[in-house]
Amino acid sequence: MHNPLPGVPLIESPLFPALASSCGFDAEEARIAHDLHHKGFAVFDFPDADLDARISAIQSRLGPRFGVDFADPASNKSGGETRVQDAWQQDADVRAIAANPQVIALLGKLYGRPAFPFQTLNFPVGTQQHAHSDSVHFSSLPERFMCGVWLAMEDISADAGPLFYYPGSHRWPVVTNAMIGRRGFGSDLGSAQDPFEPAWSAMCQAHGAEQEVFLARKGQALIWCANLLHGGSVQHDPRLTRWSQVTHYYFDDCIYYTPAFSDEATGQLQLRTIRAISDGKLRPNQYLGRALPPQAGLPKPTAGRKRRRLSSLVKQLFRRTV
Ligand SMILES: O=C(O)CCC(=O)C(=O)O
Ligand SMILES: [Fe+2]
Repeated sequence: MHNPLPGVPLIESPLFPALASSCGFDAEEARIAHDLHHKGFAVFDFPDADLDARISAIQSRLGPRFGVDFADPASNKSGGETRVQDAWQQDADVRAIAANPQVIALLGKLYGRPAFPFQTLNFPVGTQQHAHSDSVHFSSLPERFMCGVWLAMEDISADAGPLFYYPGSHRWPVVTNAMIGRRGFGSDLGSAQDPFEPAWSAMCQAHGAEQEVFLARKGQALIWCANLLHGGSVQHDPRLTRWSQVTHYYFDDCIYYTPAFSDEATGQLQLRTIRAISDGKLRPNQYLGRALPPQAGLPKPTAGRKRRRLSSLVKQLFRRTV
């Protein structure tokens, strides 16, 4: 297959309709690819024969960390901690879900380059999070080589604050600091997505976009594209749980960075140090096959000197490759 746009994920490519037939997809892969291209998300059954046992083990190990009484059906489940980030570091079952080889292989085929998981989030209840694109939290250069896989660890009811999304919103431009007129590099924010929310809401309104919710069955999973607007619906019944795991994936040969704290136009990028959950190895920031000078251990750019050093490294890279 000749692809003249290798710097665009296959399923996001404007050439997808022409390329899809030569990707070697089986019928199920072709359906998933089609859904991702057109809607920005795709639902599939999570391919793990041990999934039920893993889910029970995760619930019993992580449960006590949330500070709520899961045993009592009448208790309020939404009053405690609502997430554990990167439980994969201690929990072999969280890690096994994140590093599921079939999912990794599927994502590699859909995106046209090897995928690897880099972050997990485990939720016992709904997040009730504003609609957002994950692209402000973690993105890549070239853009859109990132996706989330959301796994239902129980049947999810409408009153439990299900995941929602705006089908088709992945096709909109990735909203950057430049677009909303703010400088990101070195800025301080309680939540990285706050400054972007008015723009996302306005785009939804302008397009008359309609929210869809995912009333998932236990064991169903949903892939979302990097720029799909999604969030957590209001939890109408505080007694309900909404156990789920989100794994975020990146793809090889990219620069990995946090756009909310970056200004791409001036080459000031808040780079990320990324470790693949699947093999525990660092994935260096690289661009078109060439690694950036090592960034490991670099603290957040509070001091001007560090900021200058980082931006000069990024400028060097761009001088060589663009
Ligand atoms: O599960 C949810 O409600 C949303 C989670 C989410 O936005 C994320 O993990 O990126
Ligand atoms: Fe998200």
